[in-house]
Amino acid sequence: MRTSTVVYGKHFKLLVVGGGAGGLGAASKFARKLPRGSVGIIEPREDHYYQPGFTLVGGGLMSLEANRGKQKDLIPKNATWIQDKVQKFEPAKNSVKLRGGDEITYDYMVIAMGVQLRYDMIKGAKEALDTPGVCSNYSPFYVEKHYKEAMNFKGGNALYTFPNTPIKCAGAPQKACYITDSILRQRGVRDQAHMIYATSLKRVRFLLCWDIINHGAIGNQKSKKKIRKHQLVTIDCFDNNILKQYNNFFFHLFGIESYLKSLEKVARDKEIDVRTRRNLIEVNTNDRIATFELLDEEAKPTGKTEQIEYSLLHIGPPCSTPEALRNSAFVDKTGFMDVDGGSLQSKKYPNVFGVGDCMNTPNAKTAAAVSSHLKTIEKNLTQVMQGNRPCMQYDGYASCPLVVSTNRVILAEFGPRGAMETTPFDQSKPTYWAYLMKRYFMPALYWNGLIKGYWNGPATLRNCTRLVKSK
Ligand code: FAD
Ligand code: UQ1
Repeated sequence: MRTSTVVYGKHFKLLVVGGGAGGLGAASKFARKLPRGSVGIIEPREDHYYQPGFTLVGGGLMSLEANRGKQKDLIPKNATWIQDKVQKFEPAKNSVKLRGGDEITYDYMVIAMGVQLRYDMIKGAKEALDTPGVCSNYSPFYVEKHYKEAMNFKGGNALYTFPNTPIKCAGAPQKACYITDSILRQRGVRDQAHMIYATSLKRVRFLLCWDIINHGAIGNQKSKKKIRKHQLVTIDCFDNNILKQYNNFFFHLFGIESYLKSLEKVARDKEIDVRTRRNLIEVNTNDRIATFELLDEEAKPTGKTEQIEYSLLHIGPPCSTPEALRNSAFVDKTGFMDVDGGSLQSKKYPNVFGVGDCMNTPNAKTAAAVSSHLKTIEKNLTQVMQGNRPCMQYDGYASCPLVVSTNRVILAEFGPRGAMETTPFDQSKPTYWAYLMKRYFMPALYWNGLIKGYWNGPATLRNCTRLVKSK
């Protein structure tokens, strides 16, 4: 039986916080393993969105409706839905306080709260989103507007921004830009447009190395040599700041050499004006001007600004973890959940695990990564429940199908050591088959596999294709 009513003084063997991609996947897995009533899932929203579909909605290639599900239909059988929001974590008491005033206790907990879109960190952005010309594929409220703006565009600057914080699906602002380029070409107005991609990232190539982060060795000569051995990219600088590590996972366009080359060609062919080290700080809707602070090599403001007039402004929002998590004992100094990067277990509370975007693991924040997180915590949390130590290591896998036009996709799949491709084909090239996978296969995989706790990522498939390739 599903419960969507207020729950008083309730205790669960496993409490899952967040009913997005990671939370539903985790709840589904454990609701099948544990006796009925053992799993509680806290999620405030009625609607559940397949967010990877937003890119296609913003490009007029899919309806928003097709990407929406009702949470009540998605909560796994055997689990209890607590339709409320965590206000405060009290891990010393194994308890959480809800916005509605209730307290829920647990033996084990999975935190899967995702990230919060922080348009509020850009002066005037929240209001601007309700004015002509301003949109964002990240929000279900403003994603359809992107397509309308592209279809109504008559000329001037079409401006796409990338923030100076970690962001989920860091490829999404680029995808929005490329799709709009295609739409404007199809409409025959591309020559009226100056397309600008303004990113906080720097031009120098920088590799985020998983091993090195996990072993805390960033910055010394030994680690530089270790990275060079992987021969993925040129390494130009190192930094200890975790926040920057997230940012730098993606270079100004992308972090893996083969994908970077391919994307640079896309941006060049499409004549996109890529401007690096620019962070959007203000939107003035009266004059239609976006103000950027210019950043130095350390991603710190230089005190200089640049103003760009826009006809169309697509905002890639800054992101942070939700407030309740940010203010809890679970996080590191960046506000992300502090987990062991291999086991995904909380560093402070061994009965608590993390899944998805809210963790401080250095992978790209994608639903594809969630599939590998789920595989890892299924094994490790079961081990801990049985009184054993976690034995499985997250492999760092993430994927980001880079939509580069209305019918071509680069199916980027990667991990800390470079590309981790599933198919036997060259995935660094934009192809129609990859577009078809993005449009039809991935949504089905999400709704029927990932959130039902059946899809553990493509590692097994990859091993099979590796065998075929090596023959
Ligand atoms: P979410 O799915 O965001 O779920 C978090 C849940 O926690 C939410 O339902 C929220 O309501 C809940 N929550 C928040 N605060 C609280 C609280 N206080 N109490 C209780 N619950 C709370 N990924 C891909 O793999 N491929 C793609 O092509 C891709 N494209 C994307 C394009 C866009 C425009 C966007 C926005 C995302 C894209 N992603 C893509 C990323 C993907 O959607 C996320 O990485 C994935 O949803 C993360 O899952 P999660 O469970 O961590 O967070
Ligand atoms: C994936 O597993 C996944 O989660 C369901 C996505 O999110 C929608 C993806 O976009 C991708 C690419 C994967 C990876 C799966 C395969 C088969 C390459």
